This record gives sequence, C-alpha cells and structure tokens, in this order.
Amino acid sequence: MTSLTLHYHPLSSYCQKVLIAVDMLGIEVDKRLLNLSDPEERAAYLALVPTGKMPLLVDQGRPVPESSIIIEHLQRHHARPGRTLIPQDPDAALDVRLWDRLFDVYVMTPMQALTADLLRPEGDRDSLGVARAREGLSSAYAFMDRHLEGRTWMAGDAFSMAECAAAPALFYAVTYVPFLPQQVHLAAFFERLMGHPSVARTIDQARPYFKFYPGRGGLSRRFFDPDDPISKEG
Ligand SMILES: N[C@@H](CCC(=O)N[C@@H](CS)C(=O)NCC(=O)O)C(=O)O
Repeated sequence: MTSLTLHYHPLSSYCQKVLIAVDMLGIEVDKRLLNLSDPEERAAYLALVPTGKMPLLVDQGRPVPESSIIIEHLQRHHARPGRTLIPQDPDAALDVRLWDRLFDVYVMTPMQALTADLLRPEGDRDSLGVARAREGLSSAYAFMDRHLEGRTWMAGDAFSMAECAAAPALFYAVTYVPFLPQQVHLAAFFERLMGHPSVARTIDQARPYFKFYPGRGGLSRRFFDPDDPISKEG
C-alpha cells in the first residue's frame, strides 16, 4: 500500500498518459481499475470527481483530477530524485505545457470523438462530426510533422510530459487517420515513442484489452496480445 491511488483503466488514453509519467518518475501507486459502466461504481466515482473522467489520483485522501495536473503533482511531490518530466526553467516548462496541451486538444479530442461515434448505434452516427474530427487530426499531424523536423522530442532535448500526452494520443489517432507517407518526422517520432521503455510497458498493460477497443480494425497487429487470434489476422 502507498499513499497514492490511481483510478484508471488500461485502455484509456488519458490514463496511459499518467501511467507513462508514473513509470518515468519512478513512483509506486496503487492502481484501482474502474468500471464506469457499472451504475453504482459510476455514482461513487462522481462523488470523488464531479467530471466523472479518468484518471484520478488520490493522494492521502485528496483527489487530484486531470491528467496534466496529476503529472505536475507527481513531479512536484513524489518524483524520484533526478527524474523529471517538466524542466525547471520556466520558459522550457511552458514549452512542455504547450505541447502537452496541443496533443490533448488537437489529437486526443478528435480521436475521442471518433471513438465515441463508433460506440453509437448506426442511426445516431454523426458523419459531419466524424469528417470534422478526421480533418482536425490531419491538420494537427501537418503542424506536428513540421515542428519535428530536426528534433527528437517535442519540447527541448528530453522526453517530457509532452511525450506522455503524445504517445497515447497518436497511438489511437493513427487507427483512424494514418500519417501521410510524406510525414516522415511524425512517423519517426511515433516509432521513437513506441520504442520508449515507459511507453512500451504501458502499452503492454493494455494489450489484453485492445480486443475491446472500437477502433481495433485500424490497430497494427503488433500491438495485440500474441495469444489473441486477432493478432494473426491479415
Ligand atoms: N481532461 C481530462 C480528460 C479525461 C478523459 O477524457 N477521460 C476519458 C477516458 S480517456 C473518460 O474518463 N471517459 C469516460 C467518460 O467520459 O465517461 C484529463 O486530462 O484527464
């Protein structure tokens, strides 16, 4: 038992963002798997966090919501010495927060809209919303690819909170809108993210659940559990 409890689900992109940070910062947390489709559990969770969104960190009884705030909290109060995801320098920190926000707003949000659409009954699908979300992803890819030319990471020289947001956001986004062949900087960045140990460990935790992901048709076979028959499909 630690003083920290993380309410989460391994499939959730925002939970993955925090799980990557927890791993990077070398922090022990007790993980509590959420099932928000259970009405009682949802009601209890809403009492803890009025938005009802996951993840939620509880630190000695104090709820800390919102993925970026959770990461800042963990960095400030619990990171192992020498581990950092937000630089000390205020301007460098601002740059990290900017890219964290750009991934949340311009990649996570349209990606979630596309997932939400797939979860609706056929008759309630929103083709205009889907087209807008796809366009949103395409324009985000374009400016991100330009920014990445000559860079390894989004902000500064090190893996930061921006990459914690980028990895799950792009992981799911490409299942709906693949990168264009000319977006080589973004594609190389994606492979760097997927090869990063903290990201790879987080994806490994989610692997048994990918068969439930509504956009699994676009997910590369390499990410499925090798024992799952879907990993062998063409
Ligand atoms: N701004 C929030 C977004 C969190 C969010 O959208 N979480 C999704 C899962 S990835 C969620 O809780 N969905 C469940 C629901 O809306 O009922 C954050 O950064 O933590």
